[in-house]
Amino acid sequence: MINVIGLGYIGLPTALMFAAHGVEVVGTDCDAELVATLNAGRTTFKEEGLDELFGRAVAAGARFSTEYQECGTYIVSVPTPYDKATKRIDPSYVVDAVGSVLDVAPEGAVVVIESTVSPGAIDRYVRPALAGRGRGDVKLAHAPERIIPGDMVGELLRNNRTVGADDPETGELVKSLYASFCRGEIAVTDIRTAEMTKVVENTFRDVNIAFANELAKICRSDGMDVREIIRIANKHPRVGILSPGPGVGGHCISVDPWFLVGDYPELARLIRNARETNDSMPEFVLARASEIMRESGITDSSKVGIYGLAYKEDVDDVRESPTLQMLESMGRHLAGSPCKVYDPWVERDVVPNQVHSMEEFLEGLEMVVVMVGHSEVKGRPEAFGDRVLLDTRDVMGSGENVHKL
Ligand code: SAJ
Repeated sequence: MINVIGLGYIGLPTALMFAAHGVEVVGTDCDAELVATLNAGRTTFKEEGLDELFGRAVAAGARFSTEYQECGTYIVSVPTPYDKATKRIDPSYVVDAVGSVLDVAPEGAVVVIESTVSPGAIDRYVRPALAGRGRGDVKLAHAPERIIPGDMVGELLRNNRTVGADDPETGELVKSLYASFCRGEIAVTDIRTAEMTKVVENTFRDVNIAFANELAKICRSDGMDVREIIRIANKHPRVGILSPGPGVGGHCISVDPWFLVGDYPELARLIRNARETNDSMPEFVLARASEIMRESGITDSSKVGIYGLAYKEDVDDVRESPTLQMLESMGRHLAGSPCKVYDPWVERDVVPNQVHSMEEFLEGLEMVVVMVGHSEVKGRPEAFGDRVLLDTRDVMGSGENVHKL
């Protein structure tokens, strides 16, 4: 049996995947309400294929509890918040979860950390927790997740994985466990290398998105069409420029590069610059929106609405979302941000002036800033009537009323 600790965005689909592939699984979370929801037969967030996987897993015997279980293998998938001021992770959730595991873990148990941690964090924070309890018998491993919100279920099955472990035997054991569902290649290495590899992957993407965003700024400053330039440049066999946008959100790509900047401030200069470029995009959108308002003769900012609160298309996750960053800036620039905000994926109330239907949203608006290209509106500018659009994602096609970044 395995006990998956933490039933959030990563822990839940992972636990379900194990169960659906014949592994006996108990999922544990300290949030009693979340556990009750799962036990009542409902999932806790929207994700393609998750409900169907949930049904299969429960039919195969998956269970959910607030109690830690006595078993041979634990998979820890709890949040690793980071401190915005120091740019360092707060390892306390991981350390606390491992502490609770040790209360019940039998001799020789394997504890796999799936949560993303800064390179070196397992040695720095988790190992001392084991030593402090005299549990040198417990083996540690790190199997960082790689799945993309929007296609988590598919990527759990398809993606290659990394397993870092204390010794090759533990590595092979953890590899064989994941191989119960993972059809990708599973590389076995040491823990430090696995930690660094995960952070490097997300940093690579951040730096590449920053390049596209910087190009967007350069082109805007001199009247060039960045989309046309990227489209043609990408015909080159060794060029693959990503898409400029309103900024980088989510709890991964906008966070992980800071671990490297925090630990290597003198060396990680490109990485810091990229992060700052991406963080500057919500302000850039705001400046662009003001420009379009002026050009279109719109003077009242309450006639401008913001479509999209999630950090990207077709997900309900708002963590570090560019819209939230932009609203924070608007609070400073536009005296309290009177703009209405709507996101069909985000049903709970997250910000003031949030509305819950397109009809209510469009009422009285002259302009819409499209921050997320949800499928509902992608390629359909008519979804916003004849309003002036600022299409920050380049998903609304072209037209007289459609303005780009
Ligand atoms: N974005 C752009 N332009 C692009 C691509 C993305 O502006 O061309 C923006 C998105 O809109 C979003 C942000 O960047 O705001 C990040 O989105 P994403 O789709 O690139 O990635 P995430 O954060 O959803 O998931 C990433 C993935 N990492 C990599 O692709 C290297 C995923 O595989 C990881 O599992 C995940 O981080 C994680 O949890 O670490």
